[in-house]
Amino acid sequence: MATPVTVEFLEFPAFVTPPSSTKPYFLGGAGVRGLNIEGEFVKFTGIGVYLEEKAVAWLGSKWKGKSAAELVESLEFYRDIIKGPFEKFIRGSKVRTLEGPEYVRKVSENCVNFMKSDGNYGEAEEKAIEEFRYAFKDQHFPPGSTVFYRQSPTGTLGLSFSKDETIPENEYAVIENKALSEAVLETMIGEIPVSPALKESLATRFYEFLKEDNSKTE
Ligand code: HCC
Repeated sequence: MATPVTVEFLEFPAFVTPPSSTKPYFLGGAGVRGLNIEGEFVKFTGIGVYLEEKAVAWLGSKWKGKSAAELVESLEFYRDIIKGPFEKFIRGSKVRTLEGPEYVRKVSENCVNFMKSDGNYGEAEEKAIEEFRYAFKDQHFPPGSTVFYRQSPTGTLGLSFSKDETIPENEYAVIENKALSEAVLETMIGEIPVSPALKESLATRFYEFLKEDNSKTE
């Protein structure tokens, strides 16, 4: 059973129901995203990844029985979370004040670098990145405010903004681009992760979820 996680002053509940769904999604894991500035680790955001319930059985068929240490070492485990056929709902809440353009510059740089390295950056992706950047241009993020990313398995990236942790009823923007929708989560928990703490949280929690899950017998 999923439990809540606290990152600094941010509370990530065990379950949330995004407007795209009638059923609650569970908290896969949550962790801080910081940057080393002049030798000091400065915490900027807290990121939580919520998943559709069916992710547990799907991931279990491959990863059940692996230790948390094995999971944390397996890029393939994280790639299965990123690319698996279930919806992910990602909450990125600010610990410190950030302006929209500053925040999106960092996120989009990472996404572009990843898509290029993956051989997946063409005209469609360039256009999707433009739409992505545009959505943030007038945003201001005080502490506690949030960006929600909805990543659907069909390749839709839904964006919404909130002054706190409440999920808006309607999305602010919807971008149809599979490579970008996956790059957002990839840059958080993939090969070059902005939040190793989130990867660790996902591994330790999924170890427990898969151990408890009896929907697939081996
Ligand atoms: C990602 C997803 C999220 C972040 C990222 C890359 C993020 C950004 C924080 O960087 C941040 C910190 C300091 C800044 C600007 C942004 O949470 O100056 O793929």
